[in-house]
Amino acid sequence: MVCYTEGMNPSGSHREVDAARMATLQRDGYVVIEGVIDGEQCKRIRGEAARLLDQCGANPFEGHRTQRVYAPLSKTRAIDDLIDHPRILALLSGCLMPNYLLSQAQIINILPGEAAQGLHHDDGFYPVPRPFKPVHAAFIAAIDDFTAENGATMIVKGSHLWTDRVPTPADAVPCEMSAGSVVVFLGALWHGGGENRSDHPRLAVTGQYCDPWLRQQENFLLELSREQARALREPIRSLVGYSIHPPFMGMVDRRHPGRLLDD
Ligand SMILES: O=C(O)CCC(=O)C(=O)O
Repeated sequence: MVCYTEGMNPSGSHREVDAARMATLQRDGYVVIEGVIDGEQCKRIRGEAARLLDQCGANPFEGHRTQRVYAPLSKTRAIDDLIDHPRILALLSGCLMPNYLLSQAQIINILPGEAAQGLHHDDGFYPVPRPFKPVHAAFIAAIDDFTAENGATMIVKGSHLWTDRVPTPADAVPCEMSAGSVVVFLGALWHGGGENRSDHPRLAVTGQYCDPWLRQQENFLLELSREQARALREPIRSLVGYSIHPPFMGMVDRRHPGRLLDD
């Protein structure tokens, strides 16, 4: 697997990659990092989620008993500490190309009674052969404890290396972790939201990232007003697309897109 251990992330400030975590990510396709955010940060996200979460999904993939906040970066600053968390970015810098981008962010609340989501891999819409060097990676942060009963993300260990095999639900195991922990996984890993058999919702935040030569799923530059983009800190501003993949991918009228925010 290609590994960019010397890679620059958009801020240029997180070159150190945790070798043990990176090895686990490459071997299993995922790695759990405990205690990435603390109880206060989880509480703040819960409060913002309560304000923003509304209707349930319109199809089985979104989940008929799952609420989602789309475009959360245009609605709250409460998840910023996850989107650019140094421990997450360190892993991303080790497997994606320098100047990688945020592809999508969501807050996901799986309500009691929700069925298991279909297993899928997030890079499925990029027409590259399987297996391929990672072009996409993601995190899911547990804002509530993730348990086998309440819909912990189901993960098929090692499936990022599969070619054309399709998993059955029996291949997947729940990624149980305590609130504040994060699972980072490669885009080729089969996974899905779990069935919620408990009587409590299961709240999560997810961020998906892609190589800088790929189209992002979310059109952040249209979602965020200039004012909102100006208010974003680095590296989030670069991650959403106010950045260049040299020599000139991302340019605006020959200039760096960040210059638009200076005008
Ligand atoms: O919420 C989860 O645990 C996983 C959700 C997911 O993979 C998705 O919606 O694409």
